[in-house]
Amino acid sequence: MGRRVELSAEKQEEADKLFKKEAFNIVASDMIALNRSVSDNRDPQCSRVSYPKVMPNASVVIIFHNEAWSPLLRTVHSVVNRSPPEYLHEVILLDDFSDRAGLGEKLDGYIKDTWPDGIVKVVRAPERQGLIRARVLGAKAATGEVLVFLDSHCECNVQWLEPLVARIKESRSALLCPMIDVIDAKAMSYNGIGAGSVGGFWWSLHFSWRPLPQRERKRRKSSVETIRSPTMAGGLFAADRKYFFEIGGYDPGMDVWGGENLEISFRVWMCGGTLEFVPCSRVGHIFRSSHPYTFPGNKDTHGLNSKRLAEVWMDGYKRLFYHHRRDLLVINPQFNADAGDFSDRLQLRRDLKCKSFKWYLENVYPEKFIPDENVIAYGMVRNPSSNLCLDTLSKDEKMVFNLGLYGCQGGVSSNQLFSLSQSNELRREESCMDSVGGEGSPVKLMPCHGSRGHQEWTYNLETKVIVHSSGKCLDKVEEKNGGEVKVEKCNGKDSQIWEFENYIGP
Ligand code: UD2
Ligand code: MN
Repeated sequence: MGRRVELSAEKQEEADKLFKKEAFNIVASDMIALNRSVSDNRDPQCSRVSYPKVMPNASVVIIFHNEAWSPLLRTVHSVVNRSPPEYLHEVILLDDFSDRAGLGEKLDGYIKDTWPDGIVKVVRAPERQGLIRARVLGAKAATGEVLVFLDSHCECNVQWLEPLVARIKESRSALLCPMIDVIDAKAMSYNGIGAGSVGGFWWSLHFSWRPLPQRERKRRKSSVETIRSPTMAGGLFAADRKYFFEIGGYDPGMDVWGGENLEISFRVWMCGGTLEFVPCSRVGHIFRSSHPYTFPGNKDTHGLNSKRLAEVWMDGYKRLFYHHRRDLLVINPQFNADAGDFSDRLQLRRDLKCKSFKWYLENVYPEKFIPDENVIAYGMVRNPSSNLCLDTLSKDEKMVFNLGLYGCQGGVSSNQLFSLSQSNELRREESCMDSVGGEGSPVKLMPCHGSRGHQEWTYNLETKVIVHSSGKCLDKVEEKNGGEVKVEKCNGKDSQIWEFENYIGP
């Protein structure tokens, strides 16, 4: 039933050793039945939904490169066992040029013995494609009305397919994501997550999960209704097969891993479709902390793929990506920043008459903070007497930490990019400068709460002081790289003087 696996000390040792290679607990996975059941963790309303008799059928495309045996086969069993045969047209295993033992003849034999009706097919890429082109190859081989893509380490939950094909029947231009439950990489337990998140992104073009926005809570009439999401995580989604190709499939210039998820998300919204999460469709996925496969040529494929997407889809807003990736701005053979030719994708955008990225931000993702638009000031925040600037010191901004100081980098470090927002927050993309306000208390960066209080700061352009809601002034603690900042009684001294790189005004 998806419960955790307990290992003996001896097995645990073996598991730890293999964890480094596989990035998940293969020993535990090998001990679990390939067709294990998982607990039905859907909202109770879901089992009361009735679906139409006639619905489109689906080709489930599972791409893999050197996936371990047990998670791969468990994925296939869960698809076949928990999909009604009338809606499951075929399962396509797209082997992206694996060279791992067991994935050749052994796999073919297992499939022939287990599913003699031919419902499961293997298609082999003639050379390594990377996951993006691999998905396209799989999609081209498919003949069902709907495509469903899965990673090769998933487990589909009860009635996962019906709500996907039902919604595509209603709306052929919807890309649909199941809710992604978490299969713990260590214990292999299947853990349901809530239905309270949608997809977002960082300006560095990494994917993020975000709380369900208020407007979406209001729009939906019931908990089984689909949730509109600005972006998707990437691996697990369904689309009308013809529609998937009509809106341009994937960018074939993208290599190995990364970026294609935001690219297809921006594209579908900007070109007239929708992206929706389907609360009654749940699929578990093993989240691995590293990639158990090679990146040919050691390329930064996430960076280069993201550059393509920024250039094609983000209009002027690509500047915010390049704030994080100056190294990709100029084509410098030393840094391998050549993302190739993307004129075909620009042509696609024109052919489909897609809307602007500004339209996307305003209409699909209005919560997204734009660091240099509608703000009072932005850029470096500099203490002139020391030439130190506020700096995140590269700490993980999903965490709470004390804000630091570092020698001003003249705008080349995204760590020094701060904004003074219209609601008087001194902030980054998601986190705000926060102080409890006591004399000498440190200033932290923590998630913005949007209700002023400890996160309210006002800038006085004449005196150049930054005043906290407590009435105290932002002060630097120590004059050194890595030093901290605090709030102190305002005293007009040099340590309380700050200048913004760009001051626009309220
Ligand atoms: C997430 C997505 C993944 C993909 C990626 C961004 C989920 C749950 N997963 O990363 O699908 O969108 O973000 O690019 O949303 N693979 C190949 N050939 C390769 C490399 C990988 O076929 O050269 C396969 C791999 O075996 C797996 C799938 O592609 O089935 C995704 O790779 P991953 O599981 O390493 O990606 P993940 O989940 O970290
Ligand atoms: Mn994956």
